[in-house]
Amino acid sequence: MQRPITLGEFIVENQKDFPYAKGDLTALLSSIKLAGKMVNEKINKAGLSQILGKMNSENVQGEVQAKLDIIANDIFISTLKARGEIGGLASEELEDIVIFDDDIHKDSKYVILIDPLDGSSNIDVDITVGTIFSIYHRISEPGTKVTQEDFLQKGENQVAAGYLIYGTSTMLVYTCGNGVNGFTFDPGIGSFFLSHPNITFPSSGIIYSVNEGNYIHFPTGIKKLIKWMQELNTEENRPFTARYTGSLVADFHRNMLMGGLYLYPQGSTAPKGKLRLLYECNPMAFIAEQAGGRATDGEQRIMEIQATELHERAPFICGNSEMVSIAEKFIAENK
Ligand code: P6P
Repeated sequence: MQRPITLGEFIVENQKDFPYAKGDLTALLSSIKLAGKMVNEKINKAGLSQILGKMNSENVQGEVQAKLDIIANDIFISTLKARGEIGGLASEELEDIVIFDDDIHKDSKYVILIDPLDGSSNIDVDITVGTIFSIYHRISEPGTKVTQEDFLQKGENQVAAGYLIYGTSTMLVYTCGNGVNGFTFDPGIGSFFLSHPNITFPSSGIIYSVNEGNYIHFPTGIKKLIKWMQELNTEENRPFTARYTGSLVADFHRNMLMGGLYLYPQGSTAPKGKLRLLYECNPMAFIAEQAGGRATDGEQRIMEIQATELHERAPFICGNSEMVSIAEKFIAENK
């Protein structure tokens, strides 16, 4: 039986899918792959090496940082900087962009935005977490320092996006605009192997993922949508089921494979929701659309939103097209 193809072999075979230059995707994704392995190693033994728990520091979001948040952030920055393809990066954990202002990086063509450890509140209780990344071709001139504008591009300009999911197995899932492919890490060999080729959302779904603890704060349309899904959950009707882990990568990944809807709506206590547009919503939206799904803020396509700030938030409704359309209908009818 022929062995599955490795991530590295797959990237080389599909290098034609990555615009602008030869070899760049290989180098960029191989550094993400390496950093993912290193973070995975830390997570898998976190309980043994006293790196659980919280720092006494807050990130730019005002969230108390988990120790592994910082470790993951440092691993990705150092690993990405070791290559010459990106001129700088933005991270959920850092207030400002990091500019790689040296001869190795000055002619770089790309920038990357990362959420180094999404869902980190789950770390101490051993629930799945992930890393999310979003890659753009810089709009500033190579040979100059990257600028904030390079990072504020609309999601539709992304050239690649993906996530690592550190779950019962560790996977890397990515797109560069030609479909979505998933690779499972074999720790015995130390490589990612193609396990989920051409991932697409099922045409319909019965899973919905939302923090119902915020129900009283939701807009009327979202409240009615949730009640509709609950009321339909009877024997003679199509049953909906609620699944919510508090980890976007985990909820998104499950819903993409099984069919479902993830919602982090705006609310009276969170006027633009909680998720960050540039390094959570946009990359997941790119993946969702490439997998035949959709992603909206309830009014417009996520990837058409023009960011004005690095860490701005956006309401996020994402899943298979049928369920996203139902959500939009409830929102439109209850403005
Ligand atoms: P809440 C994790 O902090 C995160 O950004 C996503 O991964 C997750 O879906 C969401 O926030 C959970 O937020 O308010 O429901 O705990």
